[in-house]
Amino acid sequence: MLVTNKAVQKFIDESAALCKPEKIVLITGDEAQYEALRQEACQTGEMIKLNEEKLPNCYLHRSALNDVARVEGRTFICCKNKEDAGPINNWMDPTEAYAKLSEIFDGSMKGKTMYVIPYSMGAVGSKFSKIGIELTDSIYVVLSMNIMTRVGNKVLEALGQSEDFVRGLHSKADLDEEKRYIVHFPEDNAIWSVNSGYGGNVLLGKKCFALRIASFQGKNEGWMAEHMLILGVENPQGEVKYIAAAFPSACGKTNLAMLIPPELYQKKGYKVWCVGDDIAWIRPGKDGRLWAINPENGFFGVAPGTNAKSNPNALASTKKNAIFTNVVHNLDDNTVWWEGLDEPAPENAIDWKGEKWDYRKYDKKDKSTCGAHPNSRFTAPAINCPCISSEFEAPDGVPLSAIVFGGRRAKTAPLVYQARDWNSGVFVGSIMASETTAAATGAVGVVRRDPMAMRPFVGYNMADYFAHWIEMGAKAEKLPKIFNVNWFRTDDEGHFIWPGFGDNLRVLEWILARCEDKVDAVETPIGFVPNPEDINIEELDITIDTIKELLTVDKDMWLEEVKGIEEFYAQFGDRLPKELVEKLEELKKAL
Ligand code: OXD
Ligand code: MN
Repeated sequence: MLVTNKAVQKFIDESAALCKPEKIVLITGDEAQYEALRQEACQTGEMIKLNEEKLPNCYLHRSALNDVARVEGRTFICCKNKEDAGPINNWMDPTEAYAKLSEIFDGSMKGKTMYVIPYSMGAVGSKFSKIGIELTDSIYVVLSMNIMTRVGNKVLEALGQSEDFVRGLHSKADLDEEKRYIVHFPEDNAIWSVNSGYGGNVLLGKKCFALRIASFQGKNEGWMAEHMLILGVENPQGEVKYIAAAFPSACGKTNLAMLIPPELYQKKGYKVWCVGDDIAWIRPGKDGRLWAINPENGFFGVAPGTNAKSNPNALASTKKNAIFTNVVHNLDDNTVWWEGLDEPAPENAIDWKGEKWDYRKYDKKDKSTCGAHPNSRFTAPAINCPCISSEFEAPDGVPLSAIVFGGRRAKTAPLVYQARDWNSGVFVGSIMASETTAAATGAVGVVRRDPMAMRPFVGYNMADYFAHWIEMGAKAEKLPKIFNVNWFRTDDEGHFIWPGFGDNLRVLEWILARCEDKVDAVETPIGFVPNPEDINIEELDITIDTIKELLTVDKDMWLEEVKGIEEFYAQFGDRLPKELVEKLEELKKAL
Protein backbone atom coordinates (compact mmCIF):
# COMPACT_ATOMS: atom_id res chain seq x y z
CA MET A 1 0.00 0.00 0.00
CA LEU A 2 1.05 3.55 -0.74
CA VAL A 3 0.09 5.28 2.48
CA THR A 4 2.96 7.38 3.78
CA ASN A 5 0.99 9.40 6.35
CA LYS A 6 1.83 7.81 9.70
CA ALA A 7 -1.43 8.77 11.37
CA VAL A 8 -3.45 7.30 8.51
CA GLN A 9 -1.38 4.11 8.63
CA LYS A 10 -1.89 3.88 12.39
CA PHE A 11 -5.65 4.26 11.95
CA ILE A 12 -5.66 1.51 9.31
CA ASP A 13 -3.49 -0.81 11.43
CA GLU A 14 -5.60 -0.37 14.57
CA SER A 15 -8.86 -0.83 12.70
CA ALA A 16 -7.55 -3.90 10.86
CA ALA A 17 -6.43 -5.42 14.15
CA LEU A 18 -9.99 -5.00 15.40
CA CYS A 19 -12.02 -5.96 12.31
CA LYS A 20 -9.56 -8.64 11.07
CA PRO A 21 -10.13 -8.32 7.31
CA GLU A 22 -8.51 -10.82 4.98
CA LYS A 23 -7.14 -8.05 2.77
CA ILE A 24 -6.70 -4.29 2.82
CA VAL A 25 -7.10 -2.33 -0.42
CA LEU A 26 -6.36 1.36 -0.87
CA ILE A 27 -8.78 3.17 -3.19
CA THR A 28 -6.54 5.17 -5.49
CA GLY A 29 -9.09 6.98 -7.65
CA ASP A 30 -7.95 4.93 -10.64
CA GLU A 31 -10.81 4.10 -13.06
CA ALA A 32 -9.49 0.58 -13.69
CA GLN A 33 -9.74 -0.18 -9.98
CA TYR A 34 -13.36 1.06 -9.85
CA GLU A 35 -14.23 -1.00 -12.91
CA ALA A 36 -12.82 -4.14 -11.30
CA LEU A 37 -14.88 -3.42 -8.17
CA ARG A 38 -18.06 -2.89 -10.21
CA GLN A 39 -17.51 -6.24 -11.86
CA GLU A 40 -16.87 -7.93 -8.54
CA ALA A 41 -20.06 -6.41 -7.07
CA CYS A 42 -22.04 -7.66 -10.05
CA GLN A 43 -20.61 -11.15 -9.64
CA THR A 44 -21.59 -11.33 -5.97
CA GLY A 45 -25.05 -9.83 -6.65
CA GLU A 46 -24.35 -6.70 -4.58
CA MET A 47 -25.09 -4.63 -7.70
CA ILE A 48 -26.78 -5.14 -11.06
CA LYS A 49 -25.42 -3.52 -14.21
CA LEU A 50 -28.16 -1.63 -16.06
CA ASN A 51 -28.72 -1.09 -19.80
CA GLU A 52 -25.44 0.40 -21.06
CA GLU A 53 -27.12 2.23 -23.93
CA LYS A 54 -29.95 3.81 -21.95
CA LEU A 55 -28.13 4.25 -18.63
CA PRO A 56 -24.38 4.13 -19.29
CA ASN A 57 -22.29 3.00 -16.33
CA CYS A 58 -25.37 2.88 -14.05
CA TYR A 59 -26.03 0.23 -11.43
CA LEU A 60 -28.87 -1.00 -9.24
CA HIS A 61 -28.38 -1.98 -5.62
CA ARG A 62 -30.85 -3.38 -3.09
CA SER A 63 -30.34 -2.90 0.61
CA ALA A 64 -31.44 -5.34 3.28
CA LEU A 65 -35.18 -5.07 3.97
CA ASN A 66 -34.57 -3.78 7.48
CA ASP A 67 -32.06 -1.17 6.40
CA VAL A 68 -33.68 1.54 4.31
CA ALA A 69 -33.31 4.84 6.15
CA ARG A 70 -31.30 6.88 8.63
CA VAL A 71 -31.79 5.62 12.16
CA GLU A 72 -32.03 8.66 14.42
CA GLY A 73 -32.79 6.52 17.45
CA ARG A 74 -29.50 4.64 17.04
CA THR A 75 -27.39 7.70 16.21
CA PHE A 76 -25.20 8.95 19.05
CA ILE A 77 -23.01 11.90 19.89
CA CYS A 78 -20.27 10.70 22.24
CA CYS A 79 -18.54 13.57 23.99
CA LYS A 80 -17.07 13.47 27.50
CA ASN A 81 -19.81 15.54 29.14
CA LYS A 82 -23.39 14.58 28.52
CA GLU A 83 -24.46 18.23 28.70
CA ASP A 84 -22.26 19.01 25.67
CA ALA A 85 -24.42 16.72 23.52
CA GLY A 86 -27.54 18.58 24.67
CA PRO A 87 -31.16 17.54 25.10
CA ILE A 88 -31.85 16.72 21.42
CA ASN A 89 -29.03 14.23 20.76
CA ASN A 90 -28.65 10.66 22.02
CA TRP A 91 -25.50 10.49 24.11
CA MET A 92 -23.13 7.74 25.20
CA ASP A 93 -19.94 8.07 27.21
CA PRO A 94 -17.06 7.77 24.67
CA THR A 95 -15.20 5.08 26.67
CA GLU A 96 -18.37 3.06 26.95
CA ALA A 97 -19.19 3.58 23.26
CA TYR A 98 -15.74 2.49 22.08
CA ALA A 99 -15.95 -0.60 24.28
CA LYS A 100 -19.48 -1.50 23.20
CA LEU A 101 -18.81 -1.01 19.50
CA SER A 102 -15.39 -2.70 19.62
CA GLU A 103 -17.19 -5.89 20.58
CA ILE A 104 -19.41 -5.57 17.51
CA PHE A 105 -16.54 -4.63 15.17
CA ASP A 106 -14.32 -7.41 16.52
CA GLY A 107 -13.74 -9.79 13.58
CA SER A 108 -16.58 -8.18 11.58
CA MET A 109 -14.46 -8.19 8.39
CA LYS A 110 -13.16 -11.77 8.65
CA GLY A 111 -12.83 -13.21 5.15
CA LYS A 112 -13.62 -9.78 3.68
CA THR A 113 -11.67 -6.88 2.22
CA MET A 114 -11.21 -3.62 4.08
CA TYR A 115 -11.23 -0.73 1.61
CA VAL A 116 -9.38 2.45 2.53
CA ILE A 117 -11.12 5.49 1.02
CA PRO A 118 -9.25 8.81 1.27
CA TYR A 119 -11.82 11.50 0.46
CA SER A 120 -12.09 15.25 0.45
CA MET A 121 -15.20 17.21 1.38
CA GLY A 122 -14.86 20.24 -0.87
CA ALA A 123 -12.53 20.60 -3.87
CA VAL A 124 -9.17 18.91 -3.21
CA GLY A 125 -6.68 21.41 -1.84
CA SER A 126 -9.19 24.25 -1.22
CA LYS A 127 -8.71 25.86 2.19
CA PHE A 128 -12.43 25.33 2.80
CA SER A 129 -12.05 21.57 2.34
CA LYS A 130 -11.61 18.84 4.94
CA ILE A 131 -10.29 15.34 4.54
CA GLY A 132 -11.65 12.05 5.78
CA ILE A 133 -10.51 8.44 5.64
CA GLU A 134 -13.32 5.91 5.54
CA LEU A 135 -12.55 2.24 6.12
CA THR A 136 -15.35 -0.02 4.91
CA ASP A 137 -16.09 -3.61 3.90
CA SER A 138 -18.68 -2.56 1.31
CA ILE A 139 -18.00 -2.08 -2.41
CA TYR A 140 -21.34 -0.21 -2.63
CA VAL A 141 -19.91 2.30 -0.17
CA VAL A 142 -16.65 2.62 -2.14
CA LEU A 143 -18.48 3.27 -5.41
CA SER A 144 -21.03 5.63 -3.84
CA MET A 145 -18.33 7.60 -1.99
CA ASN A 146 -16.62 8.04 -5.35
CA ILE A 147 -19.78 9.75 -6.63
CA MET A 148 -20.55 11.77 -3.50
CA THR A 149 -17.02 12.98 -2.66
CA ARG A 150 -13.57 13.46 -4.21
CA VAL A 151 -11.57 10.28 -3.68
CA GLY A 152 -8.10 8.81 -4.14
CA ASN A 153 -4.35 9.42 -4.12
CA LYS A 154 -4.78 13.14 -4.82
CA VAL A 155 -6.48 13.40 -1.41
CA LEU A 156 -3.61 11.64 0.39
CA GLU A 157 -1.21 13.98 -1.38
CA ALA A 158 -3.21 17.01 -0.21
CA LEU A 159 -3.24 15.60 3.34
CA GLY A 160 0.56 15.14 3.41
CA GLN A 161 1.70 14.27 6.94
CA SER A 162 -1.17 16.14 8.60
CA GLU A 163 -3.13 14.37 11.33
CA ASP A 164 -6.15 16.54 10.64
CA PHE A 165 -8.54 14.05 9.08
CA VAL A 166 -11.78 12.43 10.17
CA ARG A 167 -11.42 8.75 11.01
CA GLY A 168 -14.44 6.83 9.76
CA LEU A 169 -14.88 3.12 10.36
CA HIS A 170 -17.75 1.25 8.76
CA SER A 171 -18.68 -2.41 8.65
CA LYS A 172 -21.90 -3.96 7.41
CA ALA A 173 -21.18 -6.73 9.94
CA ASP A 174 -24.35 -8.86 9.78
CA LEU A 175 -26.83 -5.97 9.38
CA ASP A 176 -28.35 -6.80 12.75
CA GLU A 177 -30.82 -4.01 13.59
CA GLU A 178 -30.37 -4.56 17.31
CA LYS A 179 -26.65 -3.93 16.98
CA ARG A 180 -26.86 -1.07 14.50
CA TYR A 181 -25.02 2.03 15.70
CA ILE A 182 -24.09 5.29 14.04
CA VAL A 183 -21.74 6.84 16.56
CA HIS A 184 -19.84 10.13 16.46
CA PHE A 185 -16.87 11.14 18.59
CA PRO A 186 -16.57 14.87 17.79
CA GLU A 187 -13.69 15.33 20.26
CA ASP A 188 -11.69 12.61 18.44
CA ASN A 189 -12.69 13.44 14.86
CA ALA A 190 -14.05 9.91 14.62
CA ILE A 191 -17.17 8.14 13.32
CA TRP A 192 -18.04 4.47 13.84
CA SER A 193 -20.93 3.02 11.87
CA VAL A 194 -21.88 -0.64 12.06
CA ASN A 195 -24.60 -3.06 10.93
CA SER A 196 -26.04 -0.80 8.24
CA GLY A 197 -25.58 -0.43 4.50
CA TYR A 198 -27.99 2.50 4.00
CA GLY A 199 -26.41 5.60 2.41
CA GLY A 200 -27.26 8.14 5.11
CA ASN A 201 -25.70 5.84 7.74
CA VAL A 202 -22.65 4.65 5.82
CA LEU A 203 -21.53 7.27 3.30
CA LEU A 204 -19.70 8.84 6.19
CA GLY A 205 -18.74 12.01 4.33
CA LYS A 206 -22.34 13.16 4.22
CA LYS A 207 -24.48 13.52 7.34
CA CYS A 208 -21.90 12.07 9.76
CA PHE A 209 -18.90 14.18 8.75
CA ALA A 210 -20.18 17.13 6.71
CA LEU A 211 -22.91 17.94 9.26
CA ARG A 212 -22.42 16.31 12.68
CA ILE A 213 -18.61 16.38 12.98
CA ALA A 214 -18.24 19.50 10.82
CA SER A 215 -20.78 21.49 12.85
CA PHE A 216 -18.58 20.82 15.92
CA GLN A 217 -15.40 21.72 14.01
CA GLY A 218 -17.11 24.86 12.71
CA LYS A 219 -18.04 25.96 16.22
CA ASN A 220 -14.41 25.64 17.33
CA GLU A 221 -12.89 27.09 14.16
CA GLY A 222 -15.31 29.93 13.40
CA TRP A 223 -17.36 28.62 10.49
CA MET A 224 -20.69 26.85 9.97
CA ALA A 225 -21.81 23.48 8.61
CA GLU A 226 -25.46 23.69 7.59
CA HIS A 227 -28.20 21.48 6.12
CA MET A 228 -28.71 23.90 3.22
CA LEU A 229 -29.00 23.95 -0.52
CA ILE A 230 -27.10 26.69 -2.36
CA LEU A 231 -28.45 28.23 -5.56
CA GLY A 232 -27.58 31.15 -7.79
CA VAL A 233 -30.22 33.35 -9.42
CA GLU A 234 -28.96 34.99 -12.63
CA ASN A 235 -30.89 38.10 -13.65
CA PRO A 236 -31.31 39.37 -17.23
CA GLN A 237 -28.23 41.56 -16.76
CA GLY A 238 -26.17 38.42 -16.15
CA GLU A 239 -25.53 39.11 -12.44
CA VAL A 240 -25.76 36.07 -10.19
CA LYS A 241 -26.83 36.33 -6.53
CA TYR A 242 -26.54 33.36 -4.21
CA ILE A 243 -29.02 32.05 -1.66
CA ALA A 244 -28.58 29.26 0.90
CA ALA A 245 -31.77 27.62 2.15
CA ALA A 246 -32.62 25.12 4.88
CA PHE A 247 -35.78 22.99 4.80
CA PRO A 248 -36.77 19.85 6.71
CA SER A 249 -37.30 16.73 4.61
CA ALA A 250 -40.28 16.53 2.25
CA CYS A 251 -40.35 20.29 1.70
CA GLY A 252 -38.87 20.32 -1.82
CA LYS A 253 -35.22 21.15 -1.13
CA THR A 254 -33.75 19.37 -4.16
CA ASN A 255 -36.50 20.83 -6.38
CA LEU A 256 -35.74 24.37 -5.22
CA ALA A 257 -31.99 23.82 -5.67
CA MET A 258 -32.60 22.91 -9.33
CA LEU A 259 -35.55 25.24 -9.98
CA ILE A 260 -36.72 25.81 -13.56
CA PRO A 261 -37.83 29.46 -13.95
CA PRO A 262 -41.40 30.04 -15.19
CA GLU A 263 -41.60 30.78 -18.93
CA LEU A 264 -42.12 34.48 -18.28
CA TYR A 265 -38.83 34.64 -16.39
CA GLN A 266 -37.01 32.46 -18.91
CA LYS A 267 -38.02 34.85 -21.68
CA LYS A 268 -36.68 37.78 -19.69
CA GLY A 269 -33.36 35.95 -19.31
CA TYR A 270 -33.50 34.61 -15.74
CA LYS A 271 -31.56 31.45 -14.94
CA VAL A 272 -31.13 29.41 -11.76
CA TRP A 273 -27.84 27.61 -11.05
CA CYS A 274 -27.42 24.80 -8.55
CA VAL A 275 -24.33 24.86 -6.33
CA GLY A 276 -25.59 22.22 -3.91
CA ASP A 277 -28.77 20.46 -2.82
CA ASP A 278 -28.11 19.37 0.77
CA ILE A 279 -25.11 20.77 2.63
CA ALA A 280 -23.37 24.15 2.87
CA TRP A 281 -20.14 25.02 4.66
CA ILE A 282 -20.13 28.74 5.33
CA ARG A 283 -17.22 31.04 6.28
CA PRO A 284 -16.70 34.79 6.59
CA GLY A 285 -14.65 36.09 3.66
CA LYS A 286 -12.08 38.90 3.65
CA ASP A 287 -14.68 41.15 2.04
CA GLY A 288 -16.99 40.91 5.07
CA ARG A 289 -19.52 38.67 3.34
CA LEU A 290 -20.33 35.05 4.17
CA TRP A 291 -19.11 32.57 1.55
CA ALA A 292 -20.46 29.07 1.06
CA ILE A 293 -19.24 25.88 -0.56
CA ASN A 294 -21.08 22.65 -1.20
CA PRO A 295 -18.66 20.08 0.26
CA GLU A 296 -20.24 17.24 -1.71
CA ASN A 297 -19.56 16.05 -5.24
CA GLY A 298 -22.89 14.38 -6.01
CA PHE A 299 -26.57 14.13 -5.14
CA PHE A 300 -28.12 11.46 -2.93
CA GLY A 301 -31.68 12.14 -3.97
CA VAL A 302 -35.04 10.55 -3.23
CA ALA A 303 -36.21 8.79 -6.40
CA PRO A 304 -40.03 8.51 -6.02
CA GLY A 305 -41.74 11.65 -7.28
CA THR A 306 -38.73 12.72 -9.35
CA ASN A 307 -39.92 13.20 -12.93
CA ALA A 308 -39.62 15.41 -15.99
CA LYS A 309 -42.13 17.86 -14.51
CA SER A 310 -41.19 17.98 -10.82
CA ASN A 311 -37.43 18.08 -11.38
CA PRO A 312 -36.09 17.51 -14.90
CA ASN A 313 -32.59 18.52 -13.78
CA ALA A 314 -32.44 15.85 -11.07
CA LEU A 315 -33.79 13.28 -13.51
CA ALA A 316 -31.16 14.22 -16.10
CA SER A 317 -28.47 13.88 -13.41
CA THR A 318 -29.30 10.18 -13.05
CA LYS A 319 -28.80 9.26 -16.72
CA LYS A 320 -25.16 8.17 -16.48
CA ASN A 321 -22.60 7.04 -13.86
CA ALA A 322 -25.33 6.75 -11.22
CA ILE A 323 -26.23 4.14 -8.61
CA PHE A 324 -29.89 3.46 -7.83
CA THR A 325 -30.89 1.91 -4.53
CA ASN A 326 -34.19 0.14 -3.81
CA VAL A 327 -36.02 1.23 -6.97
CA VAL A 328 -37.97 -1.04 -9.35
CA HIS A 329 -35.92 -3.08 -11.83
CA ASN A 330 -37.59 -3.04 -15.25
CA LEU A 331 -36.64 -6.42 -16.70
CA ASP A 332 -37.96 -5.61 -20.17
CA ASP A 333 -35.16 -3.20 -20.97
CA ASN A 334 -32.94 -3.55 -17.89
CA THR A 335 -33.62 -0.02 -16.64
CA VAL A 336 -35.19 1.38 -13.47
CA TRP A 337 -38.58 2.77 -12.48
CA TRP A 338 -40.18 4.38 -9.44
CA GLU A 339 -43.57 5.73 -8.44
CA GLY A 340 -44.12 9.16 -9.94
CA LEU A 341 -41.82 8.62 -12.92
CA ASP A 342 -43.29 9.82 -16.23
CA GLU A 343 -43.37 6.42 -17.89
CA PRO A 344 -46.05 3.83 -17.02
CA ALA A 345 -45.09 1.10 -14.59
CA PRO A 346 -43.25 -1.78 -16.25
CA GLU A 347 -45.07 -5.06 -16.92
CA ASN A 348 -42.12 -7.24 -16.19
CA ALA A 349 -40.58 -5.97 -13.00
CA ILE A 350 -38.79 -6.74 -9.74
CA ASP A 351 -39.61 -4.56 -6.74
CA TRP A 352 -37.18 -3.07 -4.22
CA LYS A 353 -37.39 -6.23 -2.14
CA GLY A 354 -36.14 -8.31 -5.05
CA GLU A 355 -39.53 -9.92 -5.67
CA LYS A 356 -41.64 -10.13 -8.82
CA TRP A 357 -43.87 -7.04 -8.80
CA ASP A 358 -47.33 -6.60 -10.32
CA TYR A 359 -48.06 -2.89 -10.82
CA ARG A 360 -51.82 -3.66 -10.95
CA LYS A 361 -51.67 -4.33 -7.22
CA TYR A 362 -50.15 -0.92 -6.52
CA ASP A 363 -52.40 1.25 -4.36
CA LYS A 364 -51.25 4.87 -4.01
CA LYS A 365 -52.52 5.04 -0.44
CA ASP A 366 -50.79 1.88 0.72
CA LYS A 367 -47.02 2.31 0.75
CA SER A 368 -46.50 -1.40 1.26
CA THR A 369 -47.64 -2.02 -2.33
CA CYS A 370 -45.01 0.32 -3.81
CA GLY A 371 -42.53 -1.11 -6.28
CA ALA A 372 -39.81 1.30 -5.22
CA HIS A 373 -39.24 1.92 -1.52
CA PRO A 374 -40.59 5.42 -0.59
CA ASN A 375 -37.03 6.28 0.49
CA SER A 376 -35.36 4.72 -2.56
CA ARG A 377 -32.49 6.82 -3.80
CA PHE A 378 -30.17 7.73 -6.63
CA THR A 379 -26.54 8.63 -6.15
CA ALA A 380 -25.53 10.83 -9.10
CA PRO A 381 -22.51 13.00 -9.95
CA ALA A 382 -23.23 16.73 -9.54
CA ILE A 383 -21.57 17.47 -12.88
CA ASN A 384 -24.39 15.56 -14.61
CA CYS A 385 -26.84 18.28 -13.56
CA PRO A 386 -27.75 20.51 -16.52
CA CYS A 387 -28.00 23.58 -14.26
CA ILE A 388 -24.86 22.95 -12.19
CA SER A 389 -23.24 26.27 -11.33
CA SER A 390 -19.93 27.31 -12.92
CA GLU A 391 -18.88 28.06 -9.32
CA PHE A 392 -19.55 24.50 -8.12
CA GLU A 393 -15.82 23.83 -7.69
CA ALA A 394 -14.83 27.41 -6.80
CA PRO A 395 -12.28 26.98 -3.98
CA ASP A 396 -13.67 29.96 -2.03
CA GLY A 397 -17.30 29.15 -2.74
CA VAL A 398 -19.96 31.75 -3.49
CA PRO A 399 -20.95 34.92 -1.56
CA LEU A 400 -24.37 34.69 0.10
CA SER A 401 -26.93 37.45 -0.36
CA ALA A 402 -29.66 35.67 1.58
CA ILE A 403 -30.29 32.79 3.94
CA VAL A 404 -33.75 31.27 3.71
CA PHE A 405 -35.47 29.03 6.24
CA GLY A 406 -38.66 27.19 5.46
CA GLY A 407 -41.11 24.59 6.57
CA ARG A 408 -44.49 23.12 5.86
CA ARG A 409 -47.14 25.16 7.70
CA ALA A 410 -50.78 24.99 6.64
CA LYS A 411 -51.70 28.28 8.31
CA THR A 412 -49.25 30.00 10.65
CA ALA A 413 -46.36 31.19 8.50
CA PRO A 414 -46.88 33.63 5.63
CA LEU A 415 -45.54 32.95 2.12
CA VAL A 416 -42.42 34.93 2.98
CA TYR A 417 -41.14 37.25 5.68
CA GLN A 418 -37.84 38.87 6.44
CA ALA A 419 -36.21 38.88 9.84
CA ARG A 420 -35.42 42.35 11.20
CA ASP A 421 -31.71 41.64 11.66
CA TRP A 422 -29.23 38.78 12.05
CA ASN A 423 -30.22 37.81 15.61
CA SER A 424 -33.92 37.94 14.69
CA GLY A 425 -32.99 35.65 11.81
CA VAL A 426 -31.28 33.24 14.18
CA PHE A 427 -34.49 33.31 16.24
CA VAL A 428 -36.54 32.56 13.10
CA GLY A 429 -34.25 29.61 12.29
CA SER A 430 -34.35 28.35 15.88
CA ILE A 431 -38.17 28.17 15.90
CA MET A 432 -38.35 26.42 12.52
CA ALA A 433 -41.03 23.80 12.45
CA SER A 434 -42.78 21.64 9.95
CA GLU A 435 -46.07 19.79 9.98
CA THR A 436 -45.85 16.07 9.50
CA THR A 437 -47.46 14.75 6.33
CA ALA A 438 -49.41 11.62 5.49
CA ALA A 439 -46.22 10.38 3.86
CA ALA A 440 -44.70 9.69 7.27
CA THR A 441 -45.98 7.50 10.06
CA GLY A 442 -47.78 9.12 12.96
CA ALA A 443 -50.40 11.84 13.16
CA VAL A 444 -50.76 14.29 10.30
CA GLY A 445 -50.33 18.01 10.83
CA VAL A 446 -48.33 17.67 14.03
CA VAL A 447 -45.71 20.38 14.40
CA ARG A 448 -42.17 19.08 14.85
CA ARG A 449 -39.56 21.65 15.78
CA ASP A 450 -36.57 21.32 13.47
CA PRO A 451 -34.27 24.31 14.07
CA MET A 452 -32.39 25.30 10.91
CA ALA A 453 -33.45 21.80 9.60
CA MET A 454 -30.55 20.56 11.75
CA ARG A 455 -32.41 18.65 14.46
CA PRO A 456 -30.80 15.27 13.59
CA PHE A 457 -27.47 16.76 12.49
CA VAL A 458 -25.99 19.06 15.14
CA GLY A 459 -22.94 17.30 16.62
CA TYR A 460 -23.16 19.14 19.97
CA ASN A 461 -25.61 20.94 22.26
CA MET A 462 -28.19 22.74 20.15
CA ALA A 463 -28.28 25.69 22.56
CA ASP A 464 -24.53 26.18 21.90
CA TYR A 465 -25.25 25.83 18.20
CA PHE A 466 -27.69 28.76 18.47
CA ALA A 467 -25.00 30.72 20.34
CA HIS A 468 -22.54 29.94 17.55
CA TRP A 469 -24.96 31.38 14.98
CA ILE A 470 -25.17 34.55 17.05
CA GLU A 471 -21.36 34.72 17.30
CA MET A 472 -21.03 34.31 13.54
CA GLY A 473 -23.19 37.40 13.14
CA ALA A 474 -20.46 39.41 14.80
CA LYS A 475 -17.75 38.00 12.52
CA ALA A 476 -18.91 39.41 9.20
CA GLU A 477 -19.87 42.98 8.36
CA LYS A 478 -21.93 42.34 5.25
CA LEU A 479 -24.17 39.60 6.53
CA PRO A 480 -26.75 37.97 4.31
CA LYS A 481 -30.35 38.92 5.12
CA ILE A 482 -32.45 36.16 6.65
CA PHE A 483 -35.91 35.14 5.43
CA ASN A 484 -38.55 32.51 6.11
CA VAL A 485 -40.73 31.01 3.39
CA ASN A 486 -43.75 28.74 3.43
CA TRP A 487 -44.86 27.27 0.10
CA PHE A 488 -47.49 25.12 1.81
CA ARG A 489 -50.25 27.41 3.06
CA THR A 490 -53.66 25.83 2.39
CA ASP A 491 -57.20 27.13 1.94
CA ASP A 492 -60.16 25.96 4.01
CA GLU A 493 -60.50 22.85 1.82
CA GLY A 494 -56.86 21.96 2.39
CA HIS A 495 -55.64 22.87 -1.12
CA PHE A 496 -52.27 24.55 -1.52
CA ILE A 497 -52.78 28.23 -2.34
CA TRP A 498 -49.34 29.01 -3.77
CA PRO A 499 -48.39 27.18 -7.01
CA GLY A 500 -44.86 26.41 -5.81
CA PHE A 501 -42.14 24.72 -7.93
CA GLY A 502 -40.73 27.12 -10.57
CA ASP A 503 -43.00 29.92 -9.40
CA ASN A 504 -41.08 30.05 -6.14
CA LEU A 505 -38.63 32.17 -8.16
CA ARG A 506 -41.19 34.99 -7.81
CA VAL A 507 -40.60 34.93 -4.06
CA LEU A 508 -36.81 34.65 -4.49
CA GLU A 509 -37.01 37.73 -6.70
CA TRP A 510 -38.58 39.70 -3.84
CA ILE A 511 -36.00 38.33 -1.42
CA LEU A 512 -33.12 39.47 -3.63
CA ALA A 513 -34.77 42.86 -4.17
CA ARG A 514 -34.90 43.26 -0.36
CA CYS A 515 -31.23 42.32 -0.13
CA GLU A 516 -30.43 45.18 -2.49
CA ASP A 517 -32.80 47.64 -0.82
CA LYS A 518 -34.82 47.90 -4.02
CA VAL A 519 -38.24 47.31 -2.51
CA ASP A 520 -40.20 48.35 0.58
CA ALA A 521 -41.95 46.04 2.97
CA VAL A 522 -44.62 46.05 5.65
CA GLU A 523 -43.64 45.57 9.28
CA THR A 524 -45.56 42.91 11.24
CA PRO A 525 -44.94 41.41 14.70
CA ILE A 526 -42.83 38.62 13.16
CA GLY A 527 -40.83 40.71 10.68
CA PHE A 528 -41.24 42.31 7.26
CA VAL A 529 -43.69 40.95 4.71
CA PRO A 530 -43.98 42.14 1.10
CA ASN A 531 -46.44 44.71 -0.07
CA PRO A 532 -48.79 42.34 -1.97
CA GLU A 533 -48.21 44.13 -5.29
CA ASP A 534 -44.48 43.45 -5.01
CA ILE A 535 -44.95 39.72 -5.58
CA ASN A 536 -45.10 39.30 -9.34
CA ILE A 537 -48.27 37.39 -10.30
CA GLU A 538 -48.02 38.04 -14.03
CA GLU A 539 -49.18 34.96 -16.00
CA LEU A 540 -50.26 33.27 -12.75
CA ASP A 541 -53.74 32.05 -12.10
CA ILE A 542 -54.06 33.91 -8.78
CA THR A 543 -55.17 37.39 -7.77
CA ILE A 544 -53.69 40.06 -5.56
CA ASP A 545 -56.28 39.09 -2.93
CA THR A 546 -54.78 35.62 -2.81
CA ILE A 547 -51.35 37.15 -2.25
CA LYS A 548 -52.83 39.29 0.54
CA GLU A 549 -54.22 36.14 2.11
CA LEU A 550 -50.86 34.36 1.76
CA LEU A 551 -49.14 37.21 3.56
CA THR A 552 -51.42 37.55 6.56
CA VAL A 553 -49.98 37.09 10.02
CA ASP A 554 -52.69 35.80 12.35
CA LYS A 555 -52.02 37.06 15.87
CA ASP A 556 -54.00 34.36 17.65
CA MET A 557 -52.17 31.64 15.81
CA TRP A 558 -48.85 33.25 16.61
CA LEU A 559 -49.79 33.52 20.29
CA GLU A 560 -50.38 29.74 20.16
CA GLU A 561 -47.06 29.37 18.37
CA VAL A 562 -45.33 31.27 21.17
CA LYS A 563 -46.47 28.59 23.63
CA GLY A 564 -44.89 25.91 21.42
CA ILE A 565 -41.66 27.90 21.20
CA GLU A 566 -41.56 28.38 25.00
CA GLU A 567 -41.98 24.65 25.51
CA PHE A 568 -39.26 23.89 23.00
CA TYR A 569 -36.87 26.45 24.47
CA ALA A 570 -37.48 25.26 28.05
CA GLN A 571 -35.47 22.08 27.54
CA PHE A 572 -32.27 24.08 26.96
CA GLY A 573 -32.43 25.76 30.39
CA ASP A 574 -29.76 28.37 31.09
CA ARG A 575 -27.74 27.32 28.10
CA LEU A 576 -30.18 29.01 25.71
CA PRO A 577 -28.55 32.28 24.52
CA LYS A 578 -30.12 35.32 26.18
CA GLU A 579 -30.41 36.95 22.75
CA LEU A 580 -33.03 34.36 21.80
CA VAL A 581 -34.93 34.83 25.06
CA GLU A 582 -35.01 38.54 24.26
CA LYS A 583 -36.27 37.90 20.73
CA LEU A 584 -39.05 35.74 22.09
CA GLU A 585 -40.02 38.50 24.55
CA GLU A 586 -39.99 41.03 21.69
CA LEU A 587 -42.31 38.82 19.66
CA LYS A 588 -44.69 38.42 22.58
CA LYS A 589 -44.80 42.16 23.10
CA ALA A 590 -45.33 42.88 19.43
CA LEU A 591 -48.23 40.43 19.33
C1 OXD B 1 -31.67 13.60 4.51
C2 OXD B 1 -30.96 13.38 3.25
O1 OXD B 1 -32.11 12.62 5.14
O2 OXD B 1 -30.48 14.37 2.66
O3 OXD B 1 -31.79 14.76 4.93
O4 OXD B 1 -30.83 12.23 2.80
MN1 MN C 1 -30.55 16.18 3.82
